[in-house]
Amino acid sequence: MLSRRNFLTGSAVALMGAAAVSGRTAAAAIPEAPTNVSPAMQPPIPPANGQAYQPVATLNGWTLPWRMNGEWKEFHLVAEEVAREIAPGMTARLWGYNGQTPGPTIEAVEGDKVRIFVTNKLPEHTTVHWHGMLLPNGMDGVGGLTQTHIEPGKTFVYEFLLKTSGTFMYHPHSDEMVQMAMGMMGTFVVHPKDPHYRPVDRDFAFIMSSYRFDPGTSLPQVTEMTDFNIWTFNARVFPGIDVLPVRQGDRVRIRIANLTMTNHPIHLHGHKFSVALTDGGWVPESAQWPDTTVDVPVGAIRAIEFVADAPGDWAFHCHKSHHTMNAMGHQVKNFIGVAERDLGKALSRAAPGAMAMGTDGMAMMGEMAMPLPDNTLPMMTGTGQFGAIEMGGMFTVVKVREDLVPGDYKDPGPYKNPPGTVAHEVQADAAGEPPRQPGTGASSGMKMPGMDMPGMKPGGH
Ligand SMILES: [Cu+2]
Repeated sequence: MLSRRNFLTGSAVALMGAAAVSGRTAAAAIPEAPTNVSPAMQPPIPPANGQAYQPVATLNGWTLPWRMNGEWKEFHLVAEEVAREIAPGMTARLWGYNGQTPGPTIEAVEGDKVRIFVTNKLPEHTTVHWHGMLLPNGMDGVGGLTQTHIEPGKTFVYEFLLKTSGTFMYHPHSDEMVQMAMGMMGTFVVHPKDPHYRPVDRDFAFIMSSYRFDPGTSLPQVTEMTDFNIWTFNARVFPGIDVLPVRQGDRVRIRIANLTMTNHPIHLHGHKFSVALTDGGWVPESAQWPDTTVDVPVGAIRAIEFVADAPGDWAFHCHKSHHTMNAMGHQVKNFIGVAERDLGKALSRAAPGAMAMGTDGMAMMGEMAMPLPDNTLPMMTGTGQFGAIEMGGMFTVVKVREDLVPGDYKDPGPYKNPPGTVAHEVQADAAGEPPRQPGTGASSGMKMPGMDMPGMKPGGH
């Protein structure tokens, strides 16, 4: 157990090593490393001094406090084991920074000189790579290539000038398959020097990460390549993900980073947006186009911007529908349309006492209270004002309201739809018969005229 005194002594020893990189830090004491263990979004930190900017709100995350030391903005990251609540009912044992995964968001301004101390409290060595940043080669954080690895117990310092504004990430380049699969990552936001450049009223950020947990376990399988079952925004799944409250008419930016092993088409309902920023920089307005889904590739960042002109509760989610599910068996057979009594008979032979389900789809799983192992999550869950939402994973809600106060990120509750503007049941005879193309429909077996292909055997009906 390190006391604070031992910690500072240890730091001083590490600094002697750091002096080889830069003599400038040798005299500087290391700043405190703040810790946050709450999965609730901590209020964004407005700039205390220097240039004004709209601070970033990190979904289920927080911003790393810093201190000024002369002309340097100083931060302190501690790589360590963390316990992360993925959603109420499931807590994972992961690795992260300063008590959390993802680590705290680092926020600064273009032109700032940053000095970032990294203390390694992991059981193995690590490094920090500053993804997307233009910096001196020796600050790039690739263990073995650009620096020696940071051994357990050691503190290294990174120093560089923030040459460009934008959205970046930090993560290890040291046993990185294990360390990223264990949750080591964070967002790094650099605001433009000119406060009038692309200003927004609300600015959100999160990183997507994925995990494979065997049901009931709390450690992810770090060697998994494809078969993940927990898909997260900032290491949280629906209904544990913060909503995004915005005021009607606000210009909104959402910075979306991807450190999973697959792409995510992120879709926003009720609005159109443009990609304003990637990890390579700002997209010129002349090169933007309207869109409602943005595909975020692996190891990339897309920041979307839009005017929140439509009040309501708008779904915001990955459009791969398997990614809006929580831990589910991937070997489940499709029984839709199978007569339940036949299925029941077959099942009672194979597994006496088991229940046949899925013959009408799986929607009932959103409401069923099935027995689950400890520390796992139902596949789909969460309720809205109209019933079960039947989602999990990468799903949350952009809540556009007329009357939000700037800086208020509390969930404003369900949207009060104006009377007469919600889809509702009507009597079937009032709706009349739906039009149907002649020769189609259930009775024709979906056979379309002219569909017989040369070389294909006629069907055996
Ligand atoms: Cu996805």
